[in-house]
Amino acid sequence: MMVKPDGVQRGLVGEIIGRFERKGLRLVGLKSMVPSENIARAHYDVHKERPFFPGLIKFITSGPVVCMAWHGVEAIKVARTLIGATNGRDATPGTIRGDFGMDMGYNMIHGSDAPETAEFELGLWFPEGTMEWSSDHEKWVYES
Ligand code: D4T
Repeated sequence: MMVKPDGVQRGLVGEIIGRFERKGLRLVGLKSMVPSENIARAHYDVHKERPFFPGLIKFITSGPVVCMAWHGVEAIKVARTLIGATNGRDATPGTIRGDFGMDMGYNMIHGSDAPETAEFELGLWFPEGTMEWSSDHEKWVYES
């Protein structure tokens, strides 16, 4: 997942990380950077023919983002539920975009949408790999 430049500018990094932590996901990677045009283009390659692509690349490279890798059972599905619909105006209250967003482009956070895209995006943003660690409190997050 990635907090986009609007989320960083609005001071929502702690709020967003806190939501994933409190849900029970385990943080296995965290870094901040101003994305290069190359990494932004690679990340959004699937949208390269779309009319909004140039604006999207300009936005994502405009300032710091916070890249996160989270681990958990069905983590992708769980994270996308917490994130909410792409356009904040359509997103359900209680979701990140539903609580803080009013826009389609400025939607504060990106979440991988499938295991294959997660694998690709982890390789792109965390080429050094992610952390292996176990959380003591997870025995109270999952019954078995
Ligand atoms: P990301 O990929 O950023 O987590 O968002 P979503 O998975 O919810 O949405 P997406 O891939 O369809 O769109 C990627 C990114 O492009 C912006 N966007 C999208 C935009 O500016 N105009 C548009 O019409 C669409 C469809 C918002 C998110």
